[in-house]
Amino acid sequence: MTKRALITGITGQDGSYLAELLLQKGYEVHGIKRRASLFNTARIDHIYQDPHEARPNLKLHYGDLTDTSNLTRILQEVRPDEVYNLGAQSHVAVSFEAPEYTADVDGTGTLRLLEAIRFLGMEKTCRFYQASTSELYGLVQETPQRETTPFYPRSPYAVAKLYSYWITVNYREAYGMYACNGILFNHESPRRGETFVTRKITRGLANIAQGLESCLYMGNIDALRDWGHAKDYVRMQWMMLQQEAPEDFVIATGKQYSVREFIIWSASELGIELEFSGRGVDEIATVARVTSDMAPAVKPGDVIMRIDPRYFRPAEVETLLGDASKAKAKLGWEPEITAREMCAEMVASDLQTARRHALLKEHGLDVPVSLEDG
Ligand code: NDP
Ligand code: GDR
Repeated sequence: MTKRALITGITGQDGSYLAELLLQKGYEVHGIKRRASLFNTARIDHIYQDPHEARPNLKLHYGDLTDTSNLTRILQEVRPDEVYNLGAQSHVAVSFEAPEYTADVDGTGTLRLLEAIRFLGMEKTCRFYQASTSELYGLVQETPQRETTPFYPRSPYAVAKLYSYWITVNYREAYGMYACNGILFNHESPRRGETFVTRKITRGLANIAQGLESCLYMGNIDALRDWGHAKDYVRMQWMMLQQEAPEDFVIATGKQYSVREFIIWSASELGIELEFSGRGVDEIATVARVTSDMAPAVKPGDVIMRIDPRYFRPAEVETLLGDASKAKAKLGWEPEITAREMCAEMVASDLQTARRHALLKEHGLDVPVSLEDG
């Protein structure tokens, strides 16, 4: 029997990698996409199949986590064996600007899905994965963070995700549902949204290298994160739903780096050596040496990073470091891609795009570089 999966957030970073993985495993994959005024399926266009084909294995449904009747109808129509709830307003800084919307989508949205599964009598047949987050640890109470570490959320995003974490546990305990939380630490890839810090850095520096931008404006570059690769992490999302009994797992690499280090790595991938000087909001990064032809627009003495306090958050999560021993022991999961390798892949991908844009510009076909703010 072909297994059927429903993915909310299929157009996002994780949704796209998970859809690829499930298709490879022979699943029939259904995804919920939001109606937007422009196409928003760039991350899954390469696996999308013409809906006019006889039996496409990937089907998209219009929907939204804020719309109960829509979610119920899709679940009733698809009757999935597995639901992966990846949909969310996932930007921590944005959640301070849109806290109520974030609570609705990231908190109540999870309840809507769980309740629809129960209402349709699917609570014993449909397995449920909740995209929980290391942001739950916020102001950390223990290092490294593991499944038993107390939570202390520090943003409307994290508080909404805290609700989702507990409502998932509650439906498991109250109704015997196979429902689990993956407590995932930051994971990135070339498909990462442009306003998350890693992609902002790799894209920004690639643009600077090609003369499309002049300076990267950053927030708290002392923040420490445990960065993994999204491909490694979606593998674990699937594994969590294949066990005999549902359990929650921390997924992390166990290694921690600062945002500043990520800037240094990314610049070095482009053959740019940086010198940091100044403190606090006056800190800058100046080009010390250029050792390759990948950055023709950059020369020694250029200031290519400054601090802009607008990117500071009202409450910051300064440090996160995960302990994934439980996942390793019980599921045999290990991350395969290091943060440094991931950084190299992201820079290479953004450099390719920047080169294309620079070439078009050289020939008078100016491509506006959207200066994403975040
Ligand atoms: P993305 O921001 O890349 O993707 C989020 C997805 O959710 C997109 O498909 C988006 O649609 C969709 N979405 C947003 N709002 C709604 C809504 N109202 N109704 C339905 N769908 C909606 O996130 P990631 O792929 O990086 O993350 C996946 C999940 O994992 C998220 O829940 C995130 O909070 C969580 N998480 C992520 C981590 C990470 O480091 N990446 C770590 C821990 C948890 P659209 O494309 O239209 O915007
Ligand atoms: P995070 O990711 O908040 O950890 O949430 P993000 O990449 O946005 O920030 C990481 C750290 O970098 C600092 N930072 C900046 N961040 C952004 N976006 N822009 C900047 O200019 C900048 N300068 C410094 C931040 O302050 C922060 O400390 C991500 C999301 O994917 C969540 O959905 C997910 O739950 C968590 O990871 C785990």
